Amino acid sequence: MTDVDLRTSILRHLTYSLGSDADHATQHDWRIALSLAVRDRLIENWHAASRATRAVGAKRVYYLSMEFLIGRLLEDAIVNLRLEDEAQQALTGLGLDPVAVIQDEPDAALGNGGLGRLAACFMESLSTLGVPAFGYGIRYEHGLFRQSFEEGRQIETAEDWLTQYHAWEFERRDVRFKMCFGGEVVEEGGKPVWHGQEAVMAQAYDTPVIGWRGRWANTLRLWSAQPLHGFDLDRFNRGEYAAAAEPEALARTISRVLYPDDTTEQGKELRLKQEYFFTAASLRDILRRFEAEGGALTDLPKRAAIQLNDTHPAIAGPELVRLLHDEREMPLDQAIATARGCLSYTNHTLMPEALERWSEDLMTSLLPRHMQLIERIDAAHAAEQPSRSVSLTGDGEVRMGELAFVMAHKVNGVSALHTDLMKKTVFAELHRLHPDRIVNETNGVTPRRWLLSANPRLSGLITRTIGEGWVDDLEQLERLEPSLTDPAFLDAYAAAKRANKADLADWLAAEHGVQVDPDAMFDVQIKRIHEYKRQHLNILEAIALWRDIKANPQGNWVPRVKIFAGKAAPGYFFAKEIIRLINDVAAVINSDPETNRYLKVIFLPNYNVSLAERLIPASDLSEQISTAGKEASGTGNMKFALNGAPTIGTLDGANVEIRDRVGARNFFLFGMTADEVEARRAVPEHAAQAIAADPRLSGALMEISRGTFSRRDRHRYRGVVANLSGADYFLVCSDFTAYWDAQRRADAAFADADAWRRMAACNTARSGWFSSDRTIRGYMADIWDVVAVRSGLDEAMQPPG
Ligand code: CR1
Repeated sequence: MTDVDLRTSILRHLTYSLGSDADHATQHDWRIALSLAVRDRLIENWHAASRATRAVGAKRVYYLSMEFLIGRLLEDAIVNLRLEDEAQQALTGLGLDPVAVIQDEPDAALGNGGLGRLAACFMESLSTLGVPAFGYGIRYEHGLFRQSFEEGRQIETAEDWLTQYHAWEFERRDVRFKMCFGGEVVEEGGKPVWHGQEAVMAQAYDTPVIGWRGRWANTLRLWSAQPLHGFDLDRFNRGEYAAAAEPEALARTISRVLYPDDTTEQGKELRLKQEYFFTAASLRDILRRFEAEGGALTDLPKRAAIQLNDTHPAIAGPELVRLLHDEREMPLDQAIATARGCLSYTNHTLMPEALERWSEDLMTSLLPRHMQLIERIDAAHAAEQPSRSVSLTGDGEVRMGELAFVMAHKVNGVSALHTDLMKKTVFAELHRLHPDRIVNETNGVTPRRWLLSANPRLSGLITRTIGEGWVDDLEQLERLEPSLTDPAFLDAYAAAKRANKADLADWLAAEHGVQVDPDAMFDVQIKRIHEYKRQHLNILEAIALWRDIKANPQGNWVPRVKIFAGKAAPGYFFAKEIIRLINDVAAVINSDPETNRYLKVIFLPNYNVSLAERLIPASDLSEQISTAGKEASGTGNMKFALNGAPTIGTLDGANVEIRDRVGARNFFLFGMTADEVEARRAVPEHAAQAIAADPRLSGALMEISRGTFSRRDRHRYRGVVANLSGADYFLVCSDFTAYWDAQRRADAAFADADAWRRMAACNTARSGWFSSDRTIRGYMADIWDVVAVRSGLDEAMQPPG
């Protein structure tokens, strides 16, 4: 199918794959036909990649993750296969609008936020670098919920991406495993044997992930839960329709929904089942492949690097030990050592509520053999420690972070600060026992999606200035350095940003009915809504600014548009209050004729990857204002910097490294450091003190208290105000004054258009280190001990297209 031009291929797929007629085809039909035509162009290289891997017996990376926030796939494939021009011509030639066709694709929202998006960037980089890899996860029927607002409040509805034909996946009917839960462990022939009580099938679905220039493609293998047995016809014939359908419904529950929460455990039993389901299916698949290729089991670590993305797949430790020891008769100590040789673990948060703990009772009833093995692993580990201070269980719970740590040969944090804090806080004892185990791998983002494809104006300018090499090697952006003093380059840079902002302004008017001035500063905070991320600090500043403008409407104000987007976990009441408050404040401020030339506040619903791609290239200021010590890394912060939006931020997560690279002058730093935060929290009445010391802060809080933003319901935000003026755990009040001052520094800088565009361009030129290619190279060298296979084999592979 790759022997014909794209237009012919689209028309053939429209006719023969969809059975549709060009005269009646809908946008959806055209989009699927285009997707299939593009997909044809990558299949041969996908197969060649796995042949090349097998031919050299290469070690593979297996990335186990509950989440892969991949977003739309069509544009990624078009860009990486370099089919932009051909696709554009084919579509316009067929009388279609290329943008509309591409945007017809629903986002695959198989993740909550940073952790899931990181996994997606990693998959793309692994393919770009030609590293043999599989991503393993769950094929959720419903991705992250869809968010809308009703009177400012978040409303959640089911996301249903799979109700549309999904052109990118292949069902592998030959790759199915039976997964068991519950039951008991009995002695048989002197060996413990687990007899599960409940069973479901894990069915594999594969999606190719194509790298830059289409030279290599890896596989994202997602598991779907299916019933073991077909439909119960007997019961159906007896008229028991619901009962006949029950086993199927129950089995499917496991892959039904993505838990809409990235920091707290919930839906306990089902969640643990999901974790075991996909982890165990993946391990079985890995062992099947290893055994088919031949080799001594103790050599497994030479062929398989298994990365645990957070603790969600931490059951991989005991499960791999079980597969090696119980099912393949490897001695226990050797099984533990072999498993550890394969496994490594990435920690993504220090928030105590997010470090998973499962009750021993639940673990025993759902996974009885694993509970026994966890105790054996714990005992083996205790024997190594003189003081026996670390235990995998305690208070009736199994500690999954500790389990993942003990079963991994390397454990990594996701930014320098975060890794340092891991060593000093949550894993202090384990770090003391295993001082070489913790390493840092600062996060990164794929430049193909987040610059080349999301921001064609800026990437075109970069390519015209320094050539195209930056797409493979983002650190080449440094070569823009001499242009940072070239007025012609800076003009073009500013023009690209201005055009992106004008596009966004048009879209905001058309889709959301809000008018904004493209020359105002676009100040953007987009991420999950969480107290530690402090969207409420941002909105308090907006209220204070509004009051200042009203007090002096003739002042020399720098016009601002504050844009928010993000979802709150449905059960996280306070986060939902923050959303409502922002919407309520927006309603009042935006309709104030005295101030709305200077200040607008917009909360865009249903934040997802595609909305991020639209907003980031059009942003001026990046809000990264978490309480220091709480944001493990951040990756949005990197996308903004790369696209020329300087950061206003605290010394938290990867902000620290961004500031080091872009330069202190090109970053609006404010707030307490992680150490100062701890000290400040110990000061009694810290919030009350901060409020008393800053009339702007007390004024903003008073404005909320007196019901300005909740006219019919004066006490609506009593809880928010009480929280902020009381415990204020995330130190919003104590950082307010510094934040206000930093915002005014940003205003002054923005008012000097020449200085601002230079600052923006510096951010782009100096952010090359934040490529996920660099991060993956770090994992390859420090953790996985794998090499790329691409080199030398390119010739044997099909040229793209
Ligand atoms: C962190 O909060 C980090 C991503 C990816 C998130 C964020 O700071 O950039 O992981 N953690 O490493 C998370 O989702 C469950 O924890």
